[in-house]
Amino acid sequence: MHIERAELRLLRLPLVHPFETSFGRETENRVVVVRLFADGLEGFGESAAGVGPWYSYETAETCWSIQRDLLVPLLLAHGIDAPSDIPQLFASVRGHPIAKTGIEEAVWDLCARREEHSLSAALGGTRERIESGVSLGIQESADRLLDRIESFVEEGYRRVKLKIKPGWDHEVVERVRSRFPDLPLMVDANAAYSLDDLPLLRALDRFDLMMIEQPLHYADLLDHAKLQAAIETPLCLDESIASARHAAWAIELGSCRIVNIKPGRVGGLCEARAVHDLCQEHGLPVWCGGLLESGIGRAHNVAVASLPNFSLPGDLSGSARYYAEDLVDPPFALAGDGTMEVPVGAGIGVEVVERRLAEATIRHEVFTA
Ligand code: OSB
Ligand code: MG
Repeated sequence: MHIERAELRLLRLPLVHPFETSFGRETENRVVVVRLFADGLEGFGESAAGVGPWYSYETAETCWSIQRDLLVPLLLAHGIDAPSDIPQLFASVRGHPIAKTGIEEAVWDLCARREEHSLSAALGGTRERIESGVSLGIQESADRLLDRIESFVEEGYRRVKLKIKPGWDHEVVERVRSRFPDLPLMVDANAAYSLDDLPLLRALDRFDLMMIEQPLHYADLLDHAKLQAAIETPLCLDESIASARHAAWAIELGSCRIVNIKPGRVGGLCEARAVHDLCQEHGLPVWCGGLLESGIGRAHNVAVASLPNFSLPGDLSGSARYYAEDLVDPPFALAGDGTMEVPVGAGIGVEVVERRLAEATIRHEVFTA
C-alpha cells in the first residue's frame, strides 16, 4: 500500500477535571492526531504525549517534530504491506515511542478498514466488551476524594486507582479502604518513592490492594525486584516497561507480577501485542493503561484491551470522565455494569467528528508523497 497523504494536527484538549499526579497538575492535554490517506480510505492515530516531559521525555511538540522531520518522510517514501512493517521502518529513529505510536495506529486503522475488519479483529482480539476502571488524581482533600470515588462507583466503574505520592498515601488509602471495604482498589505512585520507603510501602500490604503501580524510579527493574520480594501486594510496572525486551527482563528478575500496557509507552500496537503475548506465556495478567487520550487513541486502546490476556480492568474510562465533548461519535460510554463495548465497525469503528477536530486544532500540516 502506498500512503498518498499524511496530515498532522496538534490539538489542545481541556480536561473536565484537572489531573494531578506525583509529577504535577494538568488542566489540559495536548496530542497529535495523525490522519493517513491511501486508496480512497483514511486512518486515524493519536500521540497523546501531553504538554510537558513529566510522565515520559516526550511531549506533543517532540512528537510533532519527530513525525514531521523523520517518521512521515519515511512513511511516504516507502510502501507498506501491513502494520507489522512499521516497527522496522522506524527502527533507525531511536526512542520516541509515543510519536511512532500515532503513525502506526493510523496505519492499523487504514489497513483494518481496507480489509473491512474491526481493529479488534485485526489485532486478534477476543472480547466483545472490556472492563473499565478509573484513575483518580490527587485531590485537594481526602473528603473530596471520597466523594469522587463514590460517584464513579455509582456509575459502575469496576476498580478505582488512586494516585499517591509522599504525604498523600497511607492515611488517604486507609480512609478510602475503611469507607469502601470491598472496592477493587489499587494505587499508582508514578515513580515517587525509593527503597528507603520500604516501611511505608510494606505498610500498604494491610489494605488488600490489587497492586501498587510503579512505586520506584521510572527506568528501574532491579529495585522493583527487591521490593517485590519484600512485600505481599503485587507490583505492577508502567513506566519501566518500555518494550517487550523490558518485559522479559522484568519477568526474569521478578520485578512485578502484573504489567500495565500502554501502546504509546511501548511504541505502538505491534509492540503492545508482543508485551501481551510474552506476559501471557509467563502467566502475568495485563491491563490497558492510558494517557488521557481522546476518543481516537481510546478506540485503539479499547481494541488492544480486547486481547485475551487483558484480564484486569484498565484505565479505560468513558469519554465524559476526561472531555466535555469527545472527538468521536459515538463517544465511549460505560454500561451500568462497568463495561464498555468494543466497536465492531471497520477500523477503529467510531466516526471522527470533523467539527470537533477543527475546533481543537492549534496547528495543522499536510504532507504528500
Ligand atoms: O501513570 O498511568 C499513568 C495519565 C497520564 C499519564 C500517566 C498515567 C495516567 C493515568 C490515567 O493514570 C490514565 C487514563 O485514564 O487515561
Ligand atoms: Mg501509571
